[in-house]
Amino acid sequence: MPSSIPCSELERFRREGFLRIGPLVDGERLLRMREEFEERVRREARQYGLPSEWYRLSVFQFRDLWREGGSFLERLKDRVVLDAVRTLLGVERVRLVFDYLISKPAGGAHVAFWHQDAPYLPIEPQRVVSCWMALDEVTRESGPLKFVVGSHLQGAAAPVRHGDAEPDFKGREVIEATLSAGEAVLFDGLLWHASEANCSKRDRRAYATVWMDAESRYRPERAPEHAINAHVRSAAGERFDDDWFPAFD
Ligand SMILES: O=C(O)CCC(=O)C(=O)O
Repeated sequence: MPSSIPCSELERFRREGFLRIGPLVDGERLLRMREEFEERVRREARQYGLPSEWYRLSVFQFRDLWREGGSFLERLKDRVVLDAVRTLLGVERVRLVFDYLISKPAGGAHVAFWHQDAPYLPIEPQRVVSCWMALDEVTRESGPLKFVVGSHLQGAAAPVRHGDAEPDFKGREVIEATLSAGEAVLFDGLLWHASEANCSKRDRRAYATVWMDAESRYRPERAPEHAINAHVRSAAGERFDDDWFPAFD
């Protein structure tokens, strides 16, 4: 299987659970992605009859951007990302689980509590790799992703629910993924991660795609509340063979 990831980096990913790549896009493409996203914010705010600036400050996660075509659809087909994800998952074909944009505007209060992504997903095996790409520079002040290095090796914990006690990572190495706009970090779905509020004067937007083995099966009972359930047409135990979950070699 051809791979753009050197063996040493692959070893590092296995050990640490994440890997930086990129820049994946140039300045012009970044501008287009930001503009397409801002247009979506304005459109949704209009649909709900809400002031667009209020909506922009309040809503932090937007899903299924690739379905609108344009730059986000283009991102799904990026060979660098597809090859990397295939290599990291150790499979021939990968399938999109879902995409999302996390918006942390300057002055917004959104915080992501410590969690792993895979235990929230209605799939088997619960093994995914995410590609989280910075649309703006991510600094220590703007609420970077924080990872507990190597924590994916502990395996899956029960999903963290609102109000649960914070897990204790005392004595563990935690890194902050500061990135230039257009750079990305690939991370294992079992890696514990979190992010603080954006305390800078600039927006911190990021676009993420979550990938599974194309052979993975639908297991609704594992995550009956997950938003992707609304789009699955396969029966429990089958592959995700429909157009909301495109597969790539
Ligand atoms: O972008 C962030 O600040 C948090 C993202 C996150 O927790 C996730 O992608 O699972």
